Amino acid sequence: MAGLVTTFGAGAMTNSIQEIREADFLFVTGSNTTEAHPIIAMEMKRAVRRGARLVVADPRAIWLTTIADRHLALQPGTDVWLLNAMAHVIVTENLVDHDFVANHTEGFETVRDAVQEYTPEKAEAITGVRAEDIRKTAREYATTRKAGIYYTLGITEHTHGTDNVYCLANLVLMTGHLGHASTGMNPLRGQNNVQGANDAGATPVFYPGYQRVDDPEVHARYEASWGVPLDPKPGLNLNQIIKEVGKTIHGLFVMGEDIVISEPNVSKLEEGLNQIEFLVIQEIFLNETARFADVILPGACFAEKEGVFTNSERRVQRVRKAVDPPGQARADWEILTAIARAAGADWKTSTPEAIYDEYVADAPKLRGISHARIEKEGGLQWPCPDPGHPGTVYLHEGGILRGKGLFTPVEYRPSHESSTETHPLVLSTGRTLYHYNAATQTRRAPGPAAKQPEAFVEIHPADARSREITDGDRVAVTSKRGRIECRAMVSRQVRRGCIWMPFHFAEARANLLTVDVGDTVTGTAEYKVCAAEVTLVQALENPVAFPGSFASVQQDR
Ligand SMILES: Nc1nc2c(c(=O)[nH]1)N[C@H]1C(S)=C(S)[C@@H](COP(=O)(O)OP(=O)(O)OC[C@H]3O[C@@H](n4cnc5c(=O)[nH]c(N)nc54)[C@H](O)[C@@H]3O)O[C@H]1N2
Ligand SMILES: Nc1nc2c(c(=O)[nH]1)N[C@H]1C(S)=C(S)[C@@H](COP(=O)(O)OP(=O)(O)OC[C@H]3O[C@@H](n4cnc5c(=O)[nH]c(N)nc54)[C@H](O)[C@@H]3O)O[C@H]1N2
Ligand SMILES: [Mo]
Repeated sequence: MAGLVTTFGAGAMTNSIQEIREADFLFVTGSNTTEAHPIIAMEMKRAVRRGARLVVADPRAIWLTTIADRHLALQPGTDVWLLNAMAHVIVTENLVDHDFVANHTEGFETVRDAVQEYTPEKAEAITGVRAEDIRKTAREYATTRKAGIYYTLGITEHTHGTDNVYCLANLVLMTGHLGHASTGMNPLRGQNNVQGANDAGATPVFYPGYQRVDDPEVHARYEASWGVPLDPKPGLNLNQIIKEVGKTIHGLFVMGEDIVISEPNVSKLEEGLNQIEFLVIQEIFLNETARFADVILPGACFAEKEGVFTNSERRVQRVRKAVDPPGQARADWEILTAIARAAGADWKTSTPEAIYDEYVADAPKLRGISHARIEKEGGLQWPCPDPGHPGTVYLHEGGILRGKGLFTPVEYRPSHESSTETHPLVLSTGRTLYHYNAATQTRRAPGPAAKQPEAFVEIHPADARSREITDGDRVAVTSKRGRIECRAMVSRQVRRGCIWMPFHFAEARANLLTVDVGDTVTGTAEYKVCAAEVTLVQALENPVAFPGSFASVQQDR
């Protein structure tokens, strides 16, 4: 979902995980790294222990803010203001890397002019971050050679997510923080192997290895190589598909997504699913979406099959089968191959290795990697154009991969929804350490389920008090689209006027509340901002017994 195409090409970390420990300045924004990427967070902690400066830009106080030099607690959805103001400081104080800009980029003037208006003082009024803190952060970032940017969904899950990413890219380009170790532009990828899925072309715009489907040369090459006519236009993105369910889309094949938990404004989707003629799900569990399915195809899980996974740093690694799949479950590729054959396509019996070879054959960035090489040499990082190539630790060494890095001027656009009289609070959603996305897996495991047994909403003490809510009370959270009930977690982690809840819980689905408006380029939904209200349903009878309290969760990280 966070599969954004940045100015530099593919949506992937430009640099590698191990380099983080050597960084001297870390700008972490919209990433709750200790909970969502604990291994990467360990590298960040290591860097900080070594003396690196850490600045966290996030509306919430997350664990990383406890070790940060500075926490920029911005109003949700105002990142363009914050980042443009940082660019403004870098330009006006002449901290630009002019050599890098001249030799490796295009369009600097457009951004230089666009950020003129974005003074730190004006930014303070909109973001809530002190002008002086914006100045200091901009100076430190620009003047530290090993300075890296790390970001995730707090940046991308907005109607202006692509704008946010462009603003980050502009900062990287104007400071020349690219093409050497411990720097760069690093989106920490989400689901296991989401990087691999994107690399393989599981997106409407790319063939394998980020080759655009609407590039005539690429299109001709793939038609010849696959021997079938191919559509020369990009297909629908996820957001567009989901909105057409029950309208122009009458059949749906869902493989490994629990859409009624994870898609936004989900009651609208459920109406569509009730209209639809045929729904197949290919799953390792009877998830919530299974209630709507006509056919359920049992898949094997990661430990029950062979193959490769690609991690955030573009490293392709082997996964080996440890146990047999239960019952009739089969590897996803076996199921797909069987369906293709039943439908009359002449797909040969294959192996994960043969499928991998076929997929990388026409993809220049990937074709030097094979199962056999990984077996011998260990995981390899793309770009890796031929079998003799050692792989790539960080991108753009000695220049930008595809010609010149393009500056993109961005003007601020507010989030789709702003607070109203009936829904005065800003709701943001995300994940916690103990559960994984739709929680089909983690709620079946006794450990995580015990650690975090139930849904909650974080609310600032002042907002709780004015609503006569105390910690642990049962509350209703409402938006224009729906209503759910869960526990109140009264906490200074959130800003006043903001509330936050995880989307893991089927009995209190955050996505009954969220807006389904997507980013103008990628379609990624605005999960991070909608207007909401919280009301008391029932006061907690025995406050001591409330197990979900933030204090206990906090200690574990
Ligand atoms: N334990 C665990 N780990 C996971 C997952 C899981 O479910 N559980 N899911 C995986 C997946 S699929 C993904 S994509 C990643 C996601 O990893 P993250 O993106 O780190 O996870 P989120 O909880 O969505 O939160 C992002 C952060 O963005 C902040 N934020 C919200 N709004 C804004 C804003 O307007 N601006 C800025 N700058 N920040 C904002 C939030 O306060 C939060 O700290 O995690 C992966 N790892
Ligand atoms: N409100 C809100 N909603 C969000 C987000 C948010 O921050 N806020 N984040 C969004 C993001 S970034 C993401 S990635 C999505 C995640 O949302 P989902 O993709 O719906 O969540 P997952 O739990 O990752 O589940 C995937 C499904 O795959 C199944 N599965 C696991 N392994 C296999 C396998 O090997 N084969 C098959 N066939 N199935 C398998 C699991 O049982 C599960 O049902 O949620 C999105 N929704
Ligand atoms: Mo994700």
